[in-house]
Amino acid sequence: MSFLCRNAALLLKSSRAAPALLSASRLYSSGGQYEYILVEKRGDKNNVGFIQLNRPKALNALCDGLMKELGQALDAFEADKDVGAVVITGSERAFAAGADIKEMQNRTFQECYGGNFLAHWNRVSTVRKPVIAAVNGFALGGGCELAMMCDIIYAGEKAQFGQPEILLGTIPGAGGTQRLTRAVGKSLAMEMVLTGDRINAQEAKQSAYELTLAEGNRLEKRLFHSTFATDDRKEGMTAFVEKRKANFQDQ
Ligand code: CO8
Repeated sequence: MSFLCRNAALLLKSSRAAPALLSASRLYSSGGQYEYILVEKRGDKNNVGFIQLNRPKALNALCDGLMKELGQALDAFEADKDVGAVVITGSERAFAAGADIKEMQNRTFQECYGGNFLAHWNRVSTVRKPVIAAVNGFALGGGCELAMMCDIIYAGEKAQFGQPEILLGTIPGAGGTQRLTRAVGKSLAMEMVLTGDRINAQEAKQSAYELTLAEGNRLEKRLFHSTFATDDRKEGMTAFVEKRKANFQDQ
């Protein structure tokens, strides 16, 4: 997964601008199949599966019904041999403001643990075709996690990423602690998860580059230091100084 701060407008273009594609939309949503998402095929060759989260009043909070529909739409695009890639987007105000807090509010431990609550959420990460998140506005909690499950994130100017679960007395549950660490580095990920503070698209992009590189360099340096615990490192350098071929023993 990578953050790209490009103009997401291209991907967010309203379907009003492409009447020819509306028929494709109807194909996918015929019979009122979807209540919480808009689904259509886009692109010159009609080969991009386009899914728009559509619960504007709840800032696209990811209720159970929405996530089930998202899974169905992904299944359909996965099976459609004409579709080469999938785009998931929200609105300018919100990609998704997280799991639906109102739905979760009265859940008990027994229900969550015994019922493997929200286990179906990871469908996005198992799609074999490339999945792109076009993010603007809030991408918080499960919304940020959903974006990070995608292969690429195109982030618009108003995008805000955050894992504010701590402010609700809970923690990320859909890979936030793991994927955020890889996306922006451990330091910023910990800060975000422990404070609930958000970052914008530029900060996400910058951190993705700087921190993962810095961490990689730190790891590399420690591994380099570790070679000084081996006989072969000593032999290799000694052989160089003595102008002979090294006799490595794999030790
Ligand atoms: N769930 C339900 N409803 C929400 C959510 C949400 N996550 N976010 C916003 N809404 C609703 C509000 O309740 C409000 O509805 P109403 O008008 O009926 O009161 C409407 O959307 C608009 O929201 P606000 O009035 O609050 O709008 P603001 O512009 O003032 O604030 C914010 C926008 C900052 C986004 C604010 O709404 C907010 O903080 N939302 C909650 C963000 C949050 O905490 N997200 C994390 C949720 S927990 C989570 O995602 C855990 C995922 C675990 C997945 C596990 C898988 C295995």
